[in-house]
Amino acid sequence: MKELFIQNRENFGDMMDSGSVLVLYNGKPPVMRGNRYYDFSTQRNFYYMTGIDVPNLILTIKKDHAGVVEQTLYLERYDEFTAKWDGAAMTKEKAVELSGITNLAYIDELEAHLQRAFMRERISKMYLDMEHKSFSDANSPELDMAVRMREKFPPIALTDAYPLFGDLRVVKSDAEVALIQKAVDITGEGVYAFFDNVKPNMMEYELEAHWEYIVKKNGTSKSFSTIMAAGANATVLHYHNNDSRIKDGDLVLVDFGAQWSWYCGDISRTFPANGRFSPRQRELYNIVLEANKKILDMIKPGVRFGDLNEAVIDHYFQELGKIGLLTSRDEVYKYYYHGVSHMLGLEVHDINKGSVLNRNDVILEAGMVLTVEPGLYISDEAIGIRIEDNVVVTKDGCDVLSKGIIKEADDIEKYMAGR
Ligand SMILES: [Mn+2]
Repeated sequence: MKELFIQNRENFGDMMDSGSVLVLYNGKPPVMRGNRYYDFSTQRNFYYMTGIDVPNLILTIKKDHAGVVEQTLYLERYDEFTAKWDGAAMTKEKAVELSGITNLAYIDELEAHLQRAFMRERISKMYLDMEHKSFSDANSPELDMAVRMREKFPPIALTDAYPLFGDLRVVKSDAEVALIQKAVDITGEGVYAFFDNVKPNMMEYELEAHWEYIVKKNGTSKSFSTIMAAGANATVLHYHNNDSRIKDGDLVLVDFGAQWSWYCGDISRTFPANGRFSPRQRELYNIVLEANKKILDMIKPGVRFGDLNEAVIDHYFQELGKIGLLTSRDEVYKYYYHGVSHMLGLEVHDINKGSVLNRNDVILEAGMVLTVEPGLYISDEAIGIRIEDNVVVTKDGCDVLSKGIIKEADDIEKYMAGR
């Protein structure tokens, strides 16, 4: 798998200016309180470049004025006390095996190395990943480095690496698509577990528990908090209390995903708690399903991202008009109030192209992985429906990574009848 990360570093090096250096941190978990920390969530750009997800490492990529690129991975030194309490620091052998980086150093050597690069090699620009920084954010190693640079080396230009990572990460390699496929496949196991186990009068969290088991059994973790929403709860987009009773006659909306090597799946399905859609539920369900299929048919290179959602709104204007729910296109927003798609990858709402300011203007390219998730939310009727697939754009269309997860109303009823 390290070939993926070797390639990613090479691609990033190609984008760098001559006479520059990237300093990329993996960060540390935030303190919860006392001597307890939150679980560490790897900095995704660091993982993308190294394949390593343990905290407190640093990667530098230096491109000299002759265009020669040098990569260095900085590790923590072995410390007996830490080893006894928390496990040993990453060894050099393990770091080489995971990342393919052969030039290793210790973190306390970084400043001397940078200083030499500025003075002897006339390195004049530093890339720092300033993802999501704001005036009110807590300090980060990137910000600390930026402040030190301003103080000690003011002539060195500082620039944000984040948009470059966007341009790189938005198009996935085959190896990345395979990892997302694995995440989607595990998520699919969850969908069938819900079909198998749902029954009226159980609690939402009881049904959700089947998914927790599957996640653990696969030795992985969730890509986000599961939305398990019955009846009217399904009209609240990010409902995740999951503590209501599932009633006979409810539709159950589940939106959830596994991750695999940090690559995310993100699937939604909606199904009847008692195994049978009511005629009204089926009518609305099929309107959403048609939207889902229309967008899948539309996706191919050259299509503007924002046009996907416009097509969903057109579809709803037409179909919801036919059943008397609305009379103008503006009213669609009463029943559908999110976008139909987002990028999917190392983050569940993955980084988008950095060189395009408005994501609606992004033009689809082969290798992009995105969600297709039209929804319909009618709170008066306690009905919320979302049908979400994950796709990779191919050279003339798209591959549906979640095609193994049934979504036709008839198929769902048949499956549930056969439990
Ligand atoms: Mn999604």
